[in-house]
Amino acid sequence: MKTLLICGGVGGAKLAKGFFLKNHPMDILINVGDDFNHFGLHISPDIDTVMYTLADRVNQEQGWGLADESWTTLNNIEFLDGETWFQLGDKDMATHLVRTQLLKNHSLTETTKKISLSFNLDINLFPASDEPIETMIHSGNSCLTFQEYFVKQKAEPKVTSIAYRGLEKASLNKRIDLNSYDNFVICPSNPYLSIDPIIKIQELNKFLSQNKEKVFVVSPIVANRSLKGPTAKIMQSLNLDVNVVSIAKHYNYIAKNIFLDDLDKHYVNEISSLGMNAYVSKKLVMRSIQDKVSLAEDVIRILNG
Ligand code: FO1
Repeated sequence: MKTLLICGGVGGAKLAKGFFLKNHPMDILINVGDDFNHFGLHISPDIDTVMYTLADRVNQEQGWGLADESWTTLNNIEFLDGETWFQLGDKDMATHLVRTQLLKNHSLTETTKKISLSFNLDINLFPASDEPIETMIHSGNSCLTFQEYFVKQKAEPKVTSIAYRGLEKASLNKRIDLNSYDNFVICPSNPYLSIDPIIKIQELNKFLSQNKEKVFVVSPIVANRSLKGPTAKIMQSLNLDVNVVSIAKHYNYIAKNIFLDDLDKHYVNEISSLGMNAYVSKKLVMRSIQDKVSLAEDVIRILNG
């Protein structure tokens, strides 16, 4: 039994950690829509968030970046009146320096493999694509890159639409053989910002829509609120009802199964009427390691039939 986890940043990384601790056979396909160039460095926030989380090195409060970080370089950038809106810690910066250098002669997939082995991770962390896919946020007349919207402007602009620059030309990570997986789990990451730039890659989109019964969504919305980040706010901006039913409708064309929180069990009938199997889990909110493991156990139980 092998699973492909489809994963964004913080929320996805937490479920991936649960699967990892359960030793569930899997590869992880990670969003690259947040990637950007900063000070000439190639930053891959979601890849790093998953990698640091699995390696027990993540800053637990933030959910991104490294624990026990120091900020000497950032403080000196500030002294030089440089850009400090994107907080790069000294240790984290080493990851971006090495990645940027490796990328001169290697693909992002090869680069990620090499860096993750340094973190003692013998697991495939696959970038969704080796070609760029950039999540672009339209807010009225302005068009922002993901990090400009999310970090620089603190997710405050009203989102009017979202585009994925490069998506039509990008191919799915070449190392992925879709037929080799028994099932696909869509992690509780932001559907619009983090998951769509992966599942809308043509080859994957076609495969999932033809194999819906193998696809399991874990809802990023619990009790009409986001598990993390601006998912609920974006849903409001896009005039969607903020509840797990909207999440089910969003994924209905590619997924037959969805996990929802016990607090949302009153939505089961409405979701079933969409033709989806709704599985109720005790707790989708993952604060502790035990939360991550028990949600992974709930999902794995259903995957195993
Ligand atoms: N998120 C922030 O909200 N503020 C930051 O300054 C910030 C810096 C940062 C540095 C490296 C890295 O790998 C991630 C970082 N993130 C930061 C998270 C990043 O913006 C992610 O794209 C989001 O967490 C969404 O997944």
